[in-house]
Amino acid sequence: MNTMGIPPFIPELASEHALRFEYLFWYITITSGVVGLALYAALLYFCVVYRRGVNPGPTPRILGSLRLELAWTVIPAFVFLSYFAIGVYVFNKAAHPPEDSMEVFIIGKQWMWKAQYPGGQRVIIGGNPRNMTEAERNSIGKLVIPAGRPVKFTMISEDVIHSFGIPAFRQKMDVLPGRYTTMWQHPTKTGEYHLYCDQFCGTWHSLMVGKVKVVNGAEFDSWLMGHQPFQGSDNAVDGSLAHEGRQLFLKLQCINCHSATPTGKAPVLEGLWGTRVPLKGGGGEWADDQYIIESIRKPRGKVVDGWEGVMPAYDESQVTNEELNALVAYIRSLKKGQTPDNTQRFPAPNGAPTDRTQSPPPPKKGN
Ligand code: HEC
Ligand SMILES: [Cu+2]
Repeated sequence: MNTMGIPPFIPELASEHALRFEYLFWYITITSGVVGLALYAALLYFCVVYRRGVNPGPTPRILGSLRLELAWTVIPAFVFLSYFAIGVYVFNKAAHPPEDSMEVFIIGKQWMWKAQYPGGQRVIIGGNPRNMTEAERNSIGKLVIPAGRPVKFTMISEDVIHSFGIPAFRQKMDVLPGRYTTMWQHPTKTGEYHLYCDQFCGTWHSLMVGKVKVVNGAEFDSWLMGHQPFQGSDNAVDGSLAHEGRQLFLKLQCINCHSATPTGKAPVLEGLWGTRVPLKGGGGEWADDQYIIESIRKPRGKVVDGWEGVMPAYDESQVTNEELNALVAYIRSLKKGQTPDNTQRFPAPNGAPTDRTQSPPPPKKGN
């Protein structure tokens, strides 16, 4: 038994979801275990007691009992339906991150995990250092997250399907190429926990393992400070993901079409995030992360009403998934009057939008 009184073969319970999950798991295991065992016990008992020879002669005619039949139908039905009800509750909690969650981008790549924090900090988890770039090697570490605060992981893969799994949080989620998946956590206990790739993803799948380190809030803040991408700069704006996206927006010449002028070659992207975009051919689409990705990777798929589909498609050789995350972060943070001017390409001015906590709430789905 460890400190929490749980047997050693059960992983630690380190988040709110883990507790909810654990209760549901044991509730289902114990109730179905009891019912299953009771059935086999009754079977054995009847086999012995009513075996041939003990009770010869014709079987009496039994017409049944309505009460008994109702009882053994209705009561188990409610017990088993409660699996569904509690399951929906736990799933719903797990599927909806609170709005104040800190967001960490996770990229799966054969065979490592890359984490990007909103402040631009990066960590590489797992992988073979010999196959990494210098910058990647320098940021090998643990996935540090704070206890007592909700953290949302927004995940995408650069190649094949991976799966991001943390047993102590009782959660895992597939990480897919070309599509974001999310998962959120409210860690409750500081400590270090295993992190695995739960999907066999190729020869060195076994390298995609590492540690999640849950620290208290103050320790987390100082960790963030210590891992600022631009050491020595007192401008916290530098190096944030959104800032990086802004640089890319200029470097990739998106700005040539997406300028601040509504009459330009392409729609102004200010305040786009979270709004509903009318599409050519009818209908509309909420501008969320997925929409922005599709707009960049497959612009022909959904063309904005009133515009021509002239935007070039950017594949992974032009914009990597990491860069895509930065562009999404930038477009998400872009407010009215903040589109840079084409002449600002170098050097980057201060005061670029970075504060993603000010972004509008996630768009409401539906209608
Ligand atoms: C040749 C001009 C051109 C370039 C370069 C260009 N775009 Fe576009 N973009 C467009 C046009 C035109 C549309 C509207 C039609 C459509 O949806 O395809 C658009 C649409 C979009 C949308 C959806 C806008 C909305 O209002 O829903 C996003 C997001 C976007 N572009 C991002 C980018 C990014 C990021 C880059 C640089 C990597 C880029 N674009 C480069 C012309 C361009
Ligand atoms: Cu993997």
